Amino acid sequence: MEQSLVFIKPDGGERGLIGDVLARFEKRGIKVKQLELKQLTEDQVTAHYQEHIDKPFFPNLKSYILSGPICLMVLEAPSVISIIRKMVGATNSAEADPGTIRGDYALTTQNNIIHASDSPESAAREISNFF
Ligand code: 3AN
Repeated sequence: MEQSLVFIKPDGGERGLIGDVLARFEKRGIKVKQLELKQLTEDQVTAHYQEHIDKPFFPNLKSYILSGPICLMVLEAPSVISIIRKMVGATNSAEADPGTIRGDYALTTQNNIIHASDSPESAAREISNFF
């Protein structure tokens, strides 16, 4: 069994997309182990995006993630990390395939609606950062 840390970014909640996104995971057969709507602190955002701190887009990314509550979830299934990354689609939503979450609900790289862990090591670090 494997776990992934997923969150729906603030604009997803504002647009009323939490139910649609969660339903995709549940219909696929993925188990919801933890679920919480939460306003992050600056420290949590910085810890989560530590590999991006020196990138030029980091200040905008931080204010985007802090702009409202996010819907955090821990999801579980065999090989769940790669399955969810396929369901989420490319980082640049403009290049995400139709049928993926970003391909259906987002247009840009920054405001790409959802985060999902990219490896078991990231998932463990991200889950302990938030739960
Ligand atoms: P992913 O979320 O697909 O794993 P990462 O880890 O490369 O992508 O990026 C984390 C987040 O940083 C993205 N979800 C996006 O919000 C933002 N981001 C990444 N690259 C850019 C960029 N070139 N310009 C603006 N924002 C970016």
